[in-house]
Amino acid sequence: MFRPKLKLALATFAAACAAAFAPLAAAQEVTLKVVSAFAENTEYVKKLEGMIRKLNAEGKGQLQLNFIGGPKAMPPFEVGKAVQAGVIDIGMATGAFYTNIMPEADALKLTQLSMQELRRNGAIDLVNRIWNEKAGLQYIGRVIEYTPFHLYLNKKIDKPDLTGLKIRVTPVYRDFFAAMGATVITTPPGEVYTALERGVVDGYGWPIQGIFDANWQEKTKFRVDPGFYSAEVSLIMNLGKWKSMTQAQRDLLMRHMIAAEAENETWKVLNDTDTKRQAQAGIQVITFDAATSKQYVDKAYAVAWDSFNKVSPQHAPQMRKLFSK
Ligand code: 173
Repeated sequence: MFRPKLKLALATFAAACAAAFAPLAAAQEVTLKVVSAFAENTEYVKKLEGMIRKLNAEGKGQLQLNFIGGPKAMPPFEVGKAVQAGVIDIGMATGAFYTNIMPEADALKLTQLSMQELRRNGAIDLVNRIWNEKAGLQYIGRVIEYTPFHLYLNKKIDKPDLTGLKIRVTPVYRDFFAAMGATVITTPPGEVYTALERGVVDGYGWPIQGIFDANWQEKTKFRVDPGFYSAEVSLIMNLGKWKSMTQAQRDLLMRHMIAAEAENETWKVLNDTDTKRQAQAGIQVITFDAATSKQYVDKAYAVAWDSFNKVSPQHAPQMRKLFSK
């Protein structure tokens, strides 16, 4: 007796479901344009390409990433602005390269916790609130971790005093090296070799890994240990584009990003390899006594947080709390 009614109810329910899910089923494949601020032969780009390959295989009909290129396609210090303006959808850059949009960008170098921890403790939610609000950017995730920066020199020093030395920097190192007396000169990575060759600079800042990518070992005599901060290269996305994607497309992108982050420990291996390679290339290590080394690293953090407190009194204290051990 009640069966026809049940049938009707089921049919109505099915029709309602079909209507509800129709927009999802009809969602168009979205292709995102990706540009890197770092050169094509770097480990950063290799890592990015690996992630893109996996994502594109799974994302057919849904989401595709199209890697346009590196600094030959776009000057590194323009990448943040291009993502903000929606000229490209995703940029792989370091925060230091888009302080021209928001000074807070460079604070990601000061994280002392893993990305897993930073996602758990709310740090990345905070980052996204700031990045959304101040720059119209969605912070997607981090391509490099566990990798300190170093000072590389062609003149010997025996204490952390850079008076009289000209050092190539980006915002990453600017305040720290200047606080040690250096004359600082900002250049993108692509100009470091020539600056060293011509003697325009006596040294430069760079992570422990990567100086071989553009043959800087040919023009480098010393590396100062210890390293400081944590090199940061991340994917940032145009916020409007992020919001225009379906939840399923966003989930797919984030799943692949978080899987890539879970593999960031491989940086430790790459860093060991490059440390050995630097020794083989004849790069000598300058070290200080234990107390001076500690002062050097403490000063790096103190100088950086001081300047973030000045340029971003609203956000720096909370970032410091969530980024630090
Ligand atoms: O160009 C740089 O020295 C720089 O700021 C940087 C940041 C992260 C990774 C590599 C380089």
